[in-house]
Amino acid sequence: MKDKLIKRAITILNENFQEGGFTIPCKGLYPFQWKWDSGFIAIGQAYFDVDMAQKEIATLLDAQWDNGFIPHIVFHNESDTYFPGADVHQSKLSPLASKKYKSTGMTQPPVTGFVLAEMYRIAEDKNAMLNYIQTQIDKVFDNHHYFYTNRDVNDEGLVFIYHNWESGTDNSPIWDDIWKTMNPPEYTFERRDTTHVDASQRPSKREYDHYLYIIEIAKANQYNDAKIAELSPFLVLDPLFNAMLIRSNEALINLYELIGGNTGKIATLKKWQEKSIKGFNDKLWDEELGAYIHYDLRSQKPIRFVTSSSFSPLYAKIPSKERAEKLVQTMMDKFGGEDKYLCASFDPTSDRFDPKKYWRGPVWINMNWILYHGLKNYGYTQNAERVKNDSIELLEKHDFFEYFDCRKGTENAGYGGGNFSWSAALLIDLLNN
Ligand code: 2M8
Repeated sequence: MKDKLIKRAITILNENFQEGGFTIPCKGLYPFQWKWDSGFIAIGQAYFDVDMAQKEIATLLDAQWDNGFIPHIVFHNESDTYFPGADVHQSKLSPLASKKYKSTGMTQPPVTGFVLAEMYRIAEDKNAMLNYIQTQIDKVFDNHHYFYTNRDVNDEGLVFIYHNWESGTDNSPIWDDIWKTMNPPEYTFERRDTTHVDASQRPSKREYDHYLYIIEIAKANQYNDAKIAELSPFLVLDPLFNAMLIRSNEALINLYELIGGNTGKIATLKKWQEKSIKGFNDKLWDEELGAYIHYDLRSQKPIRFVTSSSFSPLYAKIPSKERAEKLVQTMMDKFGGEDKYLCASFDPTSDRFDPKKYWRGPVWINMNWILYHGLKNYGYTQNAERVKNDSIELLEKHDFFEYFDCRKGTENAGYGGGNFSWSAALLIDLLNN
């Protein structure tokens, strides 16, 4: 079984790899290079084609802007199967944008630091991998520097996102109350996602109006972060995004130590790390819910819902042992019923939960990978095994889909795009761990 699944995963990754040296998340639905997808994909590629994994990350980092920013989509090629494309985002409006590549002017969770560490862990030839890492690591450091200098508006070690697409958890019910504060125009455009995927599994047209409106504000201000912080109706501290940054800080510290001779950067990373972990625990923990939550910087209010992002701090070793215990309890109480696969992306006990729609309930393999390693960090081996086995069962039963129904016994429980790259890549890692 294991060999067959791995073989199939490798075929998917080979087929989704493009001539330009990057992998598309999924044919048709997502025809470009996405930032956090690329990171997860490179982890899987590192097992069977080191060169491919190294290209994946090098290509992404080649699209870095002058200020260290790394965009969420790099438009390497023309394609009319995706909306909104390069002509909508217009990265050239920013004087700092890459001159070589068209991209979006928003980013995604900063996974690249810990991805380099994973590639090092997986590599058989450690010296060769460390040599490669040496050619890339400063770009990732510069990216973290960008976040801490441009996106930590309260100087508390926590960086903001200004768009739901930056979170990666695109139409999570977390954002619903923010949409209520906005009244965007009814734009005219042609959606492409719903030509590939059943509309009941995707965001609504009205939700897309909100997504586009925030982009228009950012464009009108040349993607300037200070202006965005002042004007964007969406300004959020996201626990997943910040946990990924913190986990990547730690990875960069370890890698710089292995490389040697970068005491200045290591000291800076340690300073960021200490401040971020403290800020995270002070601001994003909700004692009553027993979970980490999002914080709306615009309304200055916590957003009090439990999502799979709430548990991601385990992966970055952010909670104390006591908090970790509470967090795992919350996960098992709300998400862990025997009738369910772990881990739904949104609280299944909430009336906002939707088992079929995109980030409003389904299980995602990349989140499960983060939770698997997070649970292991704190010694919750049984729970970790459950997350891993549930992921493998879903992929085996329903194939390599983008997301899955968490209700056991549901037929055709694979939703969104098929032959999905990060589902394939992370399965390879889960089966080897
Ligand atoms: C989804 O997001 C894109 C926009 O970035 C979309 O819906 O058009 C999300 O699941 C995101 O996390 C992911 O990186 C992207 C590509 O897989 O698809």
